[in-house]
Amino acid sequence: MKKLLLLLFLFSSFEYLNAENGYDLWLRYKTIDNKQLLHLYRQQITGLTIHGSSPTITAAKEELSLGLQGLLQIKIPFTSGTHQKGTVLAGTPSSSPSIRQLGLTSYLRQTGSEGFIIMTKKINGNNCIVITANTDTGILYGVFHFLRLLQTHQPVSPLNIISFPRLKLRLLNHWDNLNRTVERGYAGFSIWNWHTLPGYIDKRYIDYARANASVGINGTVLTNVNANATILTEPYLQKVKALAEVFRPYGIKVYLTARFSAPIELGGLKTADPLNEEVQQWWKQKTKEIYSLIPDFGGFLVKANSEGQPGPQDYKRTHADGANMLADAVAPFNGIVIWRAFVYAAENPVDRHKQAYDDFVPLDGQFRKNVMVQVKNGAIDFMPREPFHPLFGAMPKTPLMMEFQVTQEYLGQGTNLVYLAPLFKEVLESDTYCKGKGSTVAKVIDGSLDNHSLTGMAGVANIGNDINWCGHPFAQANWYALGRLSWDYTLSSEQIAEEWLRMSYINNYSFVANAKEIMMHSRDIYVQFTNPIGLHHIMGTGHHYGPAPWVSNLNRPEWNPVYYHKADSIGIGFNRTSTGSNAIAQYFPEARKQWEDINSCEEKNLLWFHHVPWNHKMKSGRTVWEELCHHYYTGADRVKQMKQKWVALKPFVDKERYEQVMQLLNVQHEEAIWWRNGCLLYFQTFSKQPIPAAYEQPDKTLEYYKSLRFPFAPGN
Ligand code: BDP
Repeated sequence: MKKLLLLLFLFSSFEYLNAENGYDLWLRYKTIDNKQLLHLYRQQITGLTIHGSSPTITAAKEELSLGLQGLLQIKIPFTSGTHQKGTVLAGTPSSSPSIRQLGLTSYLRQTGSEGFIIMTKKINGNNCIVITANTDTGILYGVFHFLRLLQTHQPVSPLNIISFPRLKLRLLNHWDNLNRTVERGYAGFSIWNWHTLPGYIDKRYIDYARANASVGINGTVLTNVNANATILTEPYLQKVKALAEVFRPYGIKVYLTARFSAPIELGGLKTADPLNEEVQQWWKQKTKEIYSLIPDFGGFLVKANSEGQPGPQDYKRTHADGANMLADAVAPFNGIVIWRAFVYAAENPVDRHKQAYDDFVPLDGQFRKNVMVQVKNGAIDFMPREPFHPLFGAMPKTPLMMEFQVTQEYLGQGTNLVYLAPLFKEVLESDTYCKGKGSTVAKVIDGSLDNHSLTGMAGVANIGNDINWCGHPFAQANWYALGRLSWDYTLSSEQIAEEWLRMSYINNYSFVANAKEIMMHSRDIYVQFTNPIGLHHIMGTGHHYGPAPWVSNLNRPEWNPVYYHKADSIGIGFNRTSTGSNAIAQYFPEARKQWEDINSCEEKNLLWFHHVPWNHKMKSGRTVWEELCHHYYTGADRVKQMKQKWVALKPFVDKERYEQVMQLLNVQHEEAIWWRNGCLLYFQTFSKQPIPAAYEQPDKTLEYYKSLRFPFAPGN
């Protein structure tokens, strides 16, 4: 007996210590650890009735049983027809007679084709939980929402939830290459194993689809924007078809990137000129072939005439000519073309900031109805902090799609804990003033300002074949946040962080509050020790890892960090006002007011818009030089505080993830010091002022920092 008890004890403590590898993401479905609540839920959820017979309904059923069995640790029977107290009844009015009788039509009019309703309703005198929608996909979303309520310990009675997406297309953009490397990927290789497709369906593909559906993501672009035409060949299209079939039940469509020169590379044509008839025919044929294999294919994403990619300008045609040609090819099949606005021309520009706007604004009104222009959140690139892109609000006749970067290319890559929802929200809530006060970026992209029905948001994925999908355990939160915000951008960063923490870790109040605090400050901290007060694009060459503000020898001026910070003996920063590049004129007058005047400019963007003398006084009373020192030092110190906060959370976190995060925070701290010292020692060569003596002085030289090389840094 004693032996048995000992074994039991060992087993249970092993269970406790048995670390989590992160594979389950936020869909862990661990038993509700609050006994009272568990008891209550078990009373409130007693049976399941799901109507309908599609693969989507099967997926919903499987998720419900998996989720409830995990969370409640009892098998809840599927019943048909009998609605005892506590039945979860799911179905559409057409699949379920019981739901039809409930008279929810007026609510369902609001939910569209993807939204859902979860309501407590009396059926035969018994309180039941009704999950309904106009489509089976809506039911699936409703099921995930219902499970989330339990996962986050919310009441499930009475319920009165109506939820529908604010944006139509909610996409991940994978920058995955066919050889499985991932451009700007920090979580291993691509999850698409092209070689073993279509015959072998990795379980990961299904779990990927579940995770996306759970946050409302309804489309995935499988391939890199720096496209390879091979994906459009028949054998590869068979592989794409296999993935599309896995994703379809989960409401996810596949999209591909189209290499503009494919008619030459694959079709043997002499040109890819979009006005050439043979070229148009080639794309029409190709598109037909794709739709014959994948009837619900979403469409093409195109990067053209940017960073060496081919495009219509190679033939003296416009972006609209290029986009429209493809749009005509996909139109008969209800496909769309997503044309990227991330362009900068090969000739040396005055200011890279101005190029997308200059190229695209004149084309407003010239695109076909099934074209969206996908705009990065800011005009330069996915910088840690960037004013919103001036294209938002400037193309009223064209539906603009938001492009965020979920993978942390410029935000600490694989080693830094940076929660991105505050960055996403900052952009979405920025006021463009395009139609007067309150014309936020969010309202531009949700179509409400200009009556567009084609709307969307995309995130460059941070997913790879690492066991935990995203590399850094906290990077999962950024995938989660992208999905949640694309469904409902009014959710707060805090709410999203809290949901994610409760589902991915535990519901303990103290843990959630403290971990959330770490997350909520993390992006600000990152900005502070890398790119304070409006600095940008001062990272290492090629791999973009670490600081390299000194780089000045790259072929094109706008590839060099010195182009962006413009430090000299007088001061630092890029003058984008009317006395400089005048990029600021691309913003509406009310919007640019906050930045125009060097003395009243929002300080977080000061060096973005102004070249500021070293002794310019900041609001703090410090000079710009002292302010830079203050931010770099404070930022690095705050990483130390993050570490301390994480240590205090040790009792709440499983061993494996605790250790992973701890080690990574140590790396992050070293990197913060590297950024701080490297940048300050370099800028000091211009300011000619000391780092205030109160700060611990750098223990290495500028030459040392300049000499660092990272030949095999990932993602490059
Ligand atoms: C840049 C990335 C590069 C991408 C490019 C893009 O460094 O790898 O190809 O964006 O968005 O930020 O096309």
